[in-house]
Order: sequence, then structure tokens, then C-alpha cells
Amino acid sequence: MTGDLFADIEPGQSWREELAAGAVVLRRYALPWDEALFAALGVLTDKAPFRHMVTPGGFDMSVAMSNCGRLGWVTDRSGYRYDTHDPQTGLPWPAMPTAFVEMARSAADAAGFSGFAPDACLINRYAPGAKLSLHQDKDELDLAAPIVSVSLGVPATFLFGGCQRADKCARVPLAHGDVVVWGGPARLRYHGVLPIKAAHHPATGSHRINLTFRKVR
Ligand code: MD3
Ligand code: FE
Repeated sequence: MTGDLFADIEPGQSWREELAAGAVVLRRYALPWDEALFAALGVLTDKAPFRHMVTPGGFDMSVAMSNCGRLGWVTDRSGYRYDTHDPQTGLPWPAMPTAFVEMARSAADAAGFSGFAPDACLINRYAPGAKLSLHQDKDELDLAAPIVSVSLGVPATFLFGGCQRADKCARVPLAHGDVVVWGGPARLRYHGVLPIKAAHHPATGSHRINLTFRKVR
């Protein structure tokens, strides 16, 4: 036998895994939208290209980033913040594509957070070896809203920790089309992404793309 173990999954078929109170993985939930998501992604990254931002400590991030929506997450030597404009082009961040908004809203709804209206979408692009160190997402003022994260392309191992940096982490594999929704008690838990392994995906080549939808204000 050859071929993809999951090749026989019907479009729109998804199953859920509870990671913790307030955190759920909707496996393959984004598959029905994936072509629309990639088409929109190409248009918006022509306007706001992926770039390696600099941390406040002066290091280039291994993950390349862009944003869409009213607000975008940026980091430079002066710190982290949300900004209405792309510092690289001076232009407002591209609008959030309809396919992005509809997918994120649908996933939040399926996870029990109805009426999710994100105003920011951070787009992370991982090449082989790129990683995201353990951190908390706490730059958003609206901590009652969930965060919706969509994994596309080559797989990753996600680290899901506790409320303190030293808490033990669970390792969660994330594949193309998986959506994680976390809110409530899980919203401030530490998390990260292990270095991406060399692999190939027909839609992204050697890359992993992650879309993170947030309600900032
Ligand atoms: C669970 N991105 O951009 S998304 C980030 O895959 C970020 O690119 C990762 O962390 C990525 O800030 C992970 C999934 C995720 C994000 C935040 C969480 C899961 C989370 C916060 C608390 C608990
Ligand atoms: Fe994060």
C-alpha cells in the first residue's frame, strides 16, 4: 500500500480533540477552505510580504511573518505591539480576506465561541528548522475572546504548556487543515512550536503556514 493515510477523508469531515479546558483541536476542519485560503494568501503577501522581524533582544526571528486585518502584530528593538500599518511598506495591513473570516468564525462557532469577530490575523511561515520558543500571547486587550489557529502545509509539533514557563509541556502534532481554538482558562497558557522537520507538502513545498486569528481591541 502506498499513499496518504488520510486520503479517504471526505471534504468537510473533521473530528475534535480536547487538549485542556478551553482548548480544542478541530482536526482537518480547514480542508474545505484550503484552496480559497491559499489563493487569498498569495494576493495579500504580494502587498505585505513575509519578513523576519527582530525581537526586542535584537535577534532575527526564524519564523517569517505577515499580517492582515485592521491590526497586525509587530516586533522590533522597541518591543512587541499591534499596529494598523505595516512598518515595512508604510501601508495599512491588507484587509482580512472573506475566506479567512468565514473559516475562523465557523471554527470558533464549532468550538463554542459564537460571534467571533477577529480584528487581527498573524501569518507565520516556517521553513525547515524554524521554531517558535515557548511564550504567552498576552498583547491582546480582549482576553475573553478565543484565538483561532489554522495549520497549513508541512506538519509541526506544537508545545502546549501551563500557566508558568516551567510547567511541563504536552506535544501535539498539527497537520494540514488542523484548527486549534483556545480561550477561557487556556488563553494564557505557554506554548511554542518545535523546529520544523524537512518535509514536502503539495501546496506549500517545504513550508508550514500558520494563521492566527485574534480579537485585539
Ligand atoms: C494554546 N503561533 O503566533 S498557534 C503565535 O503554530 C503562535 O505558529 C503558533 O503561537 C504557530 O503566537 C501556535 C496555536 C496556539 C497559539 C496560542 C496558544 C495555541 C495556544 C495560546 C495558549 C494555548
Ligand atoms: Fe502564540
